Amino acid sequence: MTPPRHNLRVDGSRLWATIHETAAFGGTPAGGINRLTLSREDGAVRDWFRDACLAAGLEVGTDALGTQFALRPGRDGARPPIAFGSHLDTQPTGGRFDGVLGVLAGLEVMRSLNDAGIETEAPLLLVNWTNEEGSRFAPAMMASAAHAGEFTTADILSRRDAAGISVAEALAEIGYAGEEPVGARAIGAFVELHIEQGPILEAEALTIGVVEGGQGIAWFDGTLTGFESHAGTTPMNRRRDALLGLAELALAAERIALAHAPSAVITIGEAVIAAPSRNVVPGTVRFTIDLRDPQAATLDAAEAELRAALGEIAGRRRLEAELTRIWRKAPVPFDPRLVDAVETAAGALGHPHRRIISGAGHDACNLAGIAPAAMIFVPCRDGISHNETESATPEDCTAGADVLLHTVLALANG
Ligand code: HGY
Ligand code: MN
Ligand code: MN
Ligand code: MN
Repeated sequence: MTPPRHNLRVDGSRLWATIHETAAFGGTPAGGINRLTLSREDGAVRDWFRDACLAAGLEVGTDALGTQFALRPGRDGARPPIAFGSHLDTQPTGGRFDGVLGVLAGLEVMRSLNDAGIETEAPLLLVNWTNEEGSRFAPAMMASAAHAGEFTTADILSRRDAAGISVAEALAEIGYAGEEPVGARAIGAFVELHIEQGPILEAEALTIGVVEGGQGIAWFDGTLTGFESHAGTTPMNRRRDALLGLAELALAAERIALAHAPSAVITIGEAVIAAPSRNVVPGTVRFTIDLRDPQAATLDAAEAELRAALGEIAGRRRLEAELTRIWRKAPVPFDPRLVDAVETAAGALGHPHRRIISGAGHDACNLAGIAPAAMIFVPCRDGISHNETESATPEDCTAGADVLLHTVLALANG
């Protein structure tokens, strides 16, 4: 049995170098990353990741949704691997750390164990989950949800982006339609390192967030239909203006979220006028809603209030309204034993830490459905994420990777 090597640390400068090297794939002039899932840029960073894992002596495989697995064998091959990782796809206005830190810190853990000549009891498995962001194809955390049995592979392969391209076509386009069946890989436990994407750790001058779970999420697609008419000749009181209906709904959504303060959040992140024209009253608008709260009951109450507000607005403005819930993820508690392991590692390494709930969704929230799962947070500047100015420090990234290293070692040798 390998004695705990408490003095073992990752190579922080090597980790930092990989974060900025891979930022070139989809890098934007503002210093962010635009690397939508299954895009050419995503294909390029996947190739980089595959080659880096092979160079580290890992056995690399890809499943039918393109998720990449890199296995480091252990002494006891009969044990299910201790898995860790995150995602390499980004939002269109993404930053350099969201998802990326968890994957590259995982690679750094593998490299550090190689450098130290350490063989673990259980195998280790590093994972790059396809389409965590859900920006191009819905839902978010798509591949880890399929791995956990929440969607069939066929269903996910048939999902289409705004241009009508399917997941299957996009995978084939970048050469990542893998051989392995989705969900075939056993996972003994899953630990994800991620930036907090919120302001708490920085505000409390803490280095590590010991994440106890993820809040609930509900996604909706909506349509408001009125009547196109002439911008110059249609009197205001005779219009059926779909955009004004959406404008009222957006303010109603804000009121509903504030009525469930401080936890509920509601976002209308996409809004499209069908057949837009400067001098035509908008007849049809399509929109999305992202609703979140740590309590399932509040998710349901806010959904009912949104539907009631939409009905009232549509009725008063003589609009047709449709609102379809396309995804609901209940609040997820992480495994107490793993949460304790993360807390123990943070304490042993001397990093100031606190327990926290994740406001963002993560692949770990899906893995928690089939295996013990937990997360490690590090701060990001001003809590900013899903923005090109997203930033974290080398010291915090290194601290997070060290906590990941020691958590994984405790689980793999326990
Ligand atoms: O939406 C989320 O919470 C994640 O960043 N995809
Ligand atoms: Mn993420
Ligand atoms: Mn994200
Ligand atoms: Mn995640």
